[in-house]
Amino acid sequence: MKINPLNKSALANLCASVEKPNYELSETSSAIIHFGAGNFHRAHQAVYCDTLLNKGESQWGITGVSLRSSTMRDNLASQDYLYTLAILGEETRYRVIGAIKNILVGPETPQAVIDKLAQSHTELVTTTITEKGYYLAEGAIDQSHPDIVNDINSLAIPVTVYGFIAAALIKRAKDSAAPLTVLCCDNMHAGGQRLKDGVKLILGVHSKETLPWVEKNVAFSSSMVDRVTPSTDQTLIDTVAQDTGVYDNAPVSAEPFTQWIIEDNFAGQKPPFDKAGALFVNDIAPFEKVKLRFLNAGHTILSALGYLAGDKYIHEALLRSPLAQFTEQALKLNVLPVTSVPSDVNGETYIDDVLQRFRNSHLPYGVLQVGTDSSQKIQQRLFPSIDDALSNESDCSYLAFALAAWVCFVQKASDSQQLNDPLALNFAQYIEQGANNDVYDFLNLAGASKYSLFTDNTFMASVNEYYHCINRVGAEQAVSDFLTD
Ligand code: CS2
Repeated sequence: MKINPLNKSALANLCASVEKPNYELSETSSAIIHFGAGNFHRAHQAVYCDTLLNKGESQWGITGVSLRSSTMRDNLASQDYLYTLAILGEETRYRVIGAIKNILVGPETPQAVIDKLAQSHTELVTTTITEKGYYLAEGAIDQSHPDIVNDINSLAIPVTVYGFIAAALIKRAKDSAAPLTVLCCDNMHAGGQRLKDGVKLILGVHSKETLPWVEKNVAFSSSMVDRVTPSTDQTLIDTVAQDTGVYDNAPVSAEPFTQWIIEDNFAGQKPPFDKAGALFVNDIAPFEKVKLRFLNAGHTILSALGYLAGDKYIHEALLRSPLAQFTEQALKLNVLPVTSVPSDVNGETYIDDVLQRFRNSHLPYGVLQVGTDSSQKIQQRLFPSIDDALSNESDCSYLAFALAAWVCFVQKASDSQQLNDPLALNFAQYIEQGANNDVYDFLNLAGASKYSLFTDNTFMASVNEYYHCINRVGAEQAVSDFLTD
């Protein structure tokens, strides 16, 4: 049987069980510009927008921006930017999403990105550019990074999200354009503030006179985003084609669970995301904290231990009972006592639910996907809880063990050429110089020196001890020994 490629005209060929846009694609517009139109965005925010479009809110389509590669644009352009979301749980559901109207590639057409951002019709700018897209070094913007240096020197061809937004705001201010909201949708504490700092830094160099307009007309907000979304492989592509009757070269899979909690801080028009299941709150910080310290930290711990134990996927690591027990106890015994949770959230239940979601074997999620950029991730997922525990004199032995496991992960992944991290070269150099026995260097590179854990000799000595123990007896045995001690 010949399978047609997915595009507007193939919508009619989809199997009846596949949900599809109930709106005319040509009748929607994009008041949202999104930086980082990757899988997470396509399985999360774009789905909320698609729901709004289905409800007749026709302006909340999306223009995506890729800051680096053209791959997603190339894949989606040939299919009218339509793609299939495969929701994989006890049962499988398919939904074709039509919310993305176009994707611009920054390095190819920088001026088109700036112009689109500057249009008065643009109400909202959102980001999923991952931790490294914020160029943070020890919590502040790394002004020595070549990309930041580029945007400080000239805004003719910006490379960073800060540069693009700053260039557009200069234009918006000159044209007295409508107010704008910039909303962070990354796993990032106070992401809105970080975006504001970066944009102001660049404006301070190129156009100080724009700053007062920005202060009055631009809101920088944060949100807590949640949906486990693996990277796409050929198996998914083939399964989707078989099940839907149409060939999509860029489907995306995700778990059934989805959550989006948004800081209610908008300048100008606020998209009614609540009509699509999102929640607006005044104080976003406790929600960010819970997500980063429990869900994301749990992922990072399982990714390091699972990788060391030889697992490919997170759900496989959880089949090893010492690893499952260790992760649950690390979160319940070390993180929970020092983390205040929102009043309507029960910490223990949240942790149980998260671990249950991670057990979803219908949605294989790679330990190396979580291990990507781990040097950036641990700065938000582990260090703050450890510092809080140390200052409260509360137990953080599990987290010390988790840091030791992370160092072992970095070494093993680096040796196996599987380390995908902005600091991969630096780590490889350390390892080559024979610094293998020193957890200090690895943690220092990952920005630990900004935290008090780094100068707590007892804590660091225990990290070192666990590190040697893991190297001596292997990760799973070391975890078992830890749990029985
Ligand atoms: C994960 C997250 O890959 C990772 O580092 O911890 O992407 C996680 O799956 C999402 O934040 C879930 O919402």
